[in-house]
Amino acid sequence: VGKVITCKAAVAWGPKEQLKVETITVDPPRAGEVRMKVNFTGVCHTDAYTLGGHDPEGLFPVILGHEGCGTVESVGEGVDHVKPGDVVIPLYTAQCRDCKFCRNPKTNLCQKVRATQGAGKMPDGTSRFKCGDKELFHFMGCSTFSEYTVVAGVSVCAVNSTAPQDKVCLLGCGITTGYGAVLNTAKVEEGSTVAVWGLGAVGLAVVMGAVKAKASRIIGVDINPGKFQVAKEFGCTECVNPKDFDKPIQNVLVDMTDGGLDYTFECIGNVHTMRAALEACHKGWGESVIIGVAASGQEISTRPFQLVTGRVWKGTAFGGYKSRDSVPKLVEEYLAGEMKLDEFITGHMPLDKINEVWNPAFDDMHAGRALRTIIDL
Ligand code: NAD
Ligand code: DAO
Ligand code: ZN
Ligand code: ZN
Repeated sequence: VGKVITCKAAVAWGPKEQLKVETITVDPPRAGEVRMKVNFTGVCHTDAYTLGGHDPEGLFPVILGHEGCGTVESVGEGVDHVKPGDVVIPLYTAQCRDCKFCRNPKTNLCQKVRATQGAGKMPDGTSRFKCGDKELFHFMGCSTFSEYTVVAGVSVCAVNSTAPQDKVCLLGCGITTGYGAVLNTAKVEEGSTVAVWGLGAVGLAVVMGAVKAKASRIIGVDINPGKFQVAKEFGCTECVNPKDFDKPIQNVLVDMTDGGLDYTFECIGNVHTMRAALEACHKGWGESVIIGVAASGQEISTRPFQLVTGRVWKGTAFGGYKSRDSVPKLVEEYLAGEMKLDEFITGHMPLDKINEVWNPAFDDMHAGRALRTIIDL
């Protein structure tokens, strides 16, 4: 405790620039904080979105990454729920157990560190990262593209120490999000019909949740038919490509399902597919859940009669899971063989090759089937 650590990190110096692996310094954790060695991290859409300059609130220079796993190096004063050596997952959705959101069982959106996290800072308003004498911003309270990071105590949980860290890191974002959207947000019942827009990692996690909920039909919707094979392995009973039809896909699905789906999930982040997913729901009871994050400034629309006649439009973040309560349980579920993670991993990369993950040629190498690449730190 108390020493500044010098290590490697992938720094995003500015929007649309390649990440640069730099030697940085990581200050010790202050009160209520945890410093951890990051051992593995996934790469999610939001990292690319922010690096691409599409997030108008994106701050630079920054250390991106929010789908990680590692071990606690040291803890600041007052932290007693994790200790050095614990295997931990950083959580971009905190859980303080004290704010009005944490005390409300209807939401997982703890607001305790929301403002400073959004400003790229630790809860006391300062940064723990420097490259030379230049201060770096934190990202989503996690910054896992670094060998060492500091996170708020309310934003980290210990998990089973025998868990393979190169797999369970994925529970820090995409997989948990899709799975929880089905089980917590929609609460899909046995025998229900489900359709999923977007068969990336998040959409396939929805499929996994729908299988768990014993849905009777699970229809995958994607414009890349290269995704259909893996989607069927995950449990899709059918897959459709909107490009194969000359009428809107919602009409196709309503015809296929005797009036519409019981539940639909949008896992793309496109406002047009969000509308299609809502309108493919069954009159009277169908529910559509928005998971995809649309570009800043975008707006959704439909005819209000769609809602008047009983369809329900919802959204969800981090699968509705209260993070510190839930992620350790999901790790146990994976260890018990009740949840897939390995099947989502389509590549590994060392930190100094991280830019390759965003190179279109890398996805081509997987015939457009790349799901998640794990960075080994
Ligand atoms: P991904 O890029 O791996 O998958 C997206 C899929 O959508 C691809 O298979 C692509 O072919 C398909 N697609 C694209 N345009 C389409 C269209 N018009 N019609 C049909 N299919 C289309 O992405 P991912 O990592 O699975 O993430 C999906 C979305 O979920 C992103 O928007 C991401 O930001 C969001 N997300 C939300 C949360 C949350 O908490 N709400 C958490 C994580 C990710
Ligand atoms: O306003 O309380 C809040 C924070 C909302 C965070 C929502 C995260 C949505 C998903 C992020 C994209 C995937 C990493
Ligand atoms: Zn993510
Ligand atoms: Zn809280």
